[in-house]
Amino acid sequence: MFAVDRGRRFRQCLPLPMKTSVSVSNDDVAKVFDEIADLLEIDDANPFRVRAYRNAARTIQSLGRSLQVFVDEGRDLKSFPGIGQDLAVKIEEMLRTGRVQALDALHRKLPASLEELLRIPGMGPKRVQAMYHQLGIKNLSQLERAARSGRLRELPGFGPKLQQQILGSITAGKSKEARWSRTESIGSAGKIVEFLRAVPGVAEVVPAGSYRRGKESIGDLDVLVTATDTALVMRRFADYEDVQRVVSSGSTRSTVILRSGLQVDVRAVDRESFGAALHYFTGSKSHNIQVRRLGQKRGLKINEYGVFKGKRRIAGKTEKQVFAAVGLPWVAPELREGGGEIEAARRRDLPHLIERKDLRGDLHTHSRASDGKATIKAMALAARDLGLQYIAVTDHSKHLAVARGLDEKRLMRQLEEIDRVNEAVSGITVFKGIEVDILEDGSLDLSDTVLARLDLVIGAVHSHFQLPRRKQTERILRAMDHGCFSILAHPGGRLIGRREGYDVDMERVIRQAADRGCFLELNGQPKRLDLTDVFCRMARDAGVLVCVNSDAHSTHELGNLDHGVVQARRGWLEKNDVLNSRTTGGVKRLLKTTMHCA
Ligand code: DGT
Ligand code: CA
Ligand code: CA
Repeated sequence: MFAVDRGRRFRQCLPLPMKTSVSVSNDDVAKVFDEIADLLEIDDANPFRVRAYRNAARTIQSLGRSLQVFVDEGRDLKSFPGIGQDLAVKIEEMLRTGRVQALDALHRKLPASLEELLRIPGMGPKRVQAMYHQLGIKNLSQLERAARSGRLRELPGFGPKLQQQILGSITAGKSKEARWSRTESIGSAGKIVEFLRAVPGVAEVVPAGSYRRGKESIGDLDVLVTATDTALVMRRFADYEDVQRVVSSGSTRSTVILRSGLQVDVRAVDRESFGAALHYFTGSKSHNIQVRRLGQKRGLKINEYGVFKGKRRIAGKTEKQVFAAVGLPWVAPELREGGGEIEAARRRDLPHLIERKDLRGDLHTHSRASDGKATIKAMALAARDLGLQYIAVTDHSKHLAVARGLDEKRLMRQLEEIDRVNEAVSGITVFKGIEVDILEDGSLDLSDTVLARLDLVIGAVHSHFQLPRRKQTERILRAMDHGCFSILAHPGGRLIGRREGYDVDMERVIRQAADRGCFLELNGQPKRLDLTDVFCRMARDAGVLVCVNSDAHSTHELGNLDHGVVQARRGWLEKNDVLNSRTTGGVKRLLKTTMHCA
């Protein structure tokens, strides 16, 4: 799916409107670096240079605070992992001027239309590079023609299947509107809230819509404000520094497009209507319709201004009041998709959704031994700082050579290192794990004797994504049948905006997990968020415990747990449905039941 429109990132690098002061977020810098990496790759640049930009982008995205603040404090940017002299200078250039000349130069060198090719799922910079240099394909219509005529197959690695897939995506993409990744919008939302809070007379500022419901992608951002002078709010907002274009602006609502391309709707209501408006603009539409219908049965009219009996407003100041008016308890926004939450609320059977503080550990992290950035000890200390009681080190296995996956010998050495860390560090337990590749035939990439020495085994598909459904499903089921198999990593295999998941019968996988007593991961990486909300709920119904993991490749990325929890809540998960809400002892016992291959 085109869920997240990668192409959009390019637009934000067009010359910025002249502003007296440029405000550049970490995301802006990361996007520019990612874009440079993409374009360098298309331009056939040195792979190390490409990698350096990508690594820097990940580091920047995962910083807890804004780069500008670090610079203002005089912090040396080179102290961050993956940021050398050259990139530090570029970051400063970007913070100062809002742009990077190196990117402008690439824009001048390469046709702009190449960027739309990158948006097609399955089409990374490498493939665009091959098409461009070998077949001279520069834009979508040329690509479509080449795919239809079979010319694409002249390129190595472009089989008939890929050709079909490309055609399918081009056709589907034409009719689909682009959406934004929620996690990428968190920064923008936070900044807007802060800006609006500072306007005189403003009381509440809350992002509503799909953003508040925690959807992984949003069409636009809806922000609700209560204020004494709503017209002032709208006037000020039109001058907000990130605004590129004002689409419409009135005294109680305005719509703007930010420089990033994200659309923002701001609405202002008076305090008496706040709850009703918050409920209305949080949606979803289908949820709202059901609530309104319940109201109608009681002779009530419900809209964004309140709950009315005839002309009299009987509720509306808080959301709780609105729900109470139709005989319901408050329903968490993540559940408001019209998928049974109203019925559950009527039965007083709503789930007590998991919260971030319920997570006691993280069972999927990487260290420097494979493709992580930090030592095991640094990861353990950072996790302890976050209040976690345990983490598992689960580096890649040897089949994943690009990530310097561990062979048996290196893994055995790592186990000794983990023993030493556990000796040296108190207050946190480090479990011994591996993210082992599930090979094409469903066998695991490491020998049983070594796997048996571990506390847990996470199995992951990192290859052969194109297997037909039956084969892919059998492959995964077979892996789960292995005597040492604890958790299936990122079960669907999608990379949001880049690659659809592989074709697999997830219901079978969930049943298998129930039968085998193993677990499914909800991977919290923003680009994965996998299991999806729908499958979380299915896993819960099947009695399968879900493990919300960060898959952190650096200490900062332990923060991915936050994203995982939002998705888990959308999947109706309670604390007890989540493996890593258990105590260290409890989780250890449960993991042990999955490990009997020796
Ligand atoms: P999005 O932006 O596509 O990710 O999804 P939403 O849910 O944020 O939708 P949006 O931005 O069009 O509208 C925000 C909320 O406003 C929506 O969730 C429910 C409410 N809303 C908008 N239009 C209507 C409508 O025609 N009827 C009802 N009942 N509610 C509406
Ligand atoms: Ca919206
Ligand atoms: Ca909207």
